[in-house]
Amino acid sequence: MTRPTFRERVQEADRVVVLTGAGVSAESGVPTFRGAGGLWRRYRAEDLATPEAFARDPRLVWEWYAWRRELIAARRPNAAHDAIAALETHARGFLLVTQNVDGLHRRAGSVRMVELHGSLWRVRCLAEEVVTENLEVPLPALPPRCACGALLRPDVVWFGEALPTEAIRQAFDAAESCEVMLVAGTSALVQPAASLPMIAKAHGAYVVEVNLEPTALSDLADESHHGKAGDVLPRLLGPLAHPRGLPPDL
Ligand code: BJW
Repeated sequence: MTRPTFRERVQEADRVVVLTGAGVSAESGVPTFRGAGGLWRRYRAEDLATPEAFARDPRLVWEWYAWRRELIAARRPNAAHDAIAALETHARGFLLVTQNVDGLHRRAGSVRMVELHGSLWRVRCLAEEVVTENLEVPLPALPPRCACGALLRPDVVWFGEALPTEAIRQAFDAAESCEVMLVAGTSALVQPAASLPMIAKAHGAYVVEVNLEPTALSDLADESHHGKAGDVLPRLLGPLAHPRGLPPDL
């Protein structure tokens, strides 16, 4: 008996989960964190992506985030974002779990998604804890302040901080109950996101990885496809990489 293909597994599954990382946005021109050209090659994470760094120098941290917001605002979702948004329209139960804070999945049309590490496009008041959307580019003053006078911070998850409770609950529930998990463009080094494929596998899911290179996850995955997500995902998903109802040549 022949084994079902990945596409057949997705079509037959009641629950599909996609986990993405910075590599999915690389072809949009957004730098990844690790590896050649990665942000952590140029900047130290502990100077920019920790609560201690923000407490020490909020202006420096905000300059880095303001630069990234400007860079991302000028970029577009790529074929990988589009393929994942299209896959959602075919799957019965679906959840996109992204570690990315750039908002490109949403701009590509993904709806059923959780942003595990927050969003660059939201700010949080340090005094009131109120979170608001903020799409201003460039920001008029750094560091930005709330109407109450307190500092605003980016609504992202820095090292040592807990992930948003509801997002992580949904992600763990989905990992435990999915039949297929597609993992794309993540080094699978940062916890707790990196545990999700292991949890899925332990609960019997078929795990497929797409990455430029082998990762910490490759030995565990049922299939590892090496190449650019924007090339591999449309090929792997075939007709599922096109929104339901639209012919593939549109
Ligand atoms: C392509 C491609 C193309 C390129 N196509 N592929 C041991 C065990 C458990 C935890 C820890 C531990 N030691 C330390 C920790 C804690 C820490 C952690 O995991 N550290 C590790 C580095 C060791 N984790 C935390 O601190 C987390 N919080 C936590 O644990 O809280 C506990 C707690 C509980 C209760 C109360 C209080 C606390 C928080 C982690 C937050 C991560 N934040 C960041 C920054 C977000 C904001 C911002 O963007 O500024 O999130 S760090 C950064 O890494 C960012 C990313 O989302 C995250 C993951 O990176 P990702 O997406 O995998 O990117 P890369 O660059 O690593 O990989 C890109 C991949 O793409 C590569 O593999 C390329 O090959 C590939 N690629 N182009 C396909 N075209």
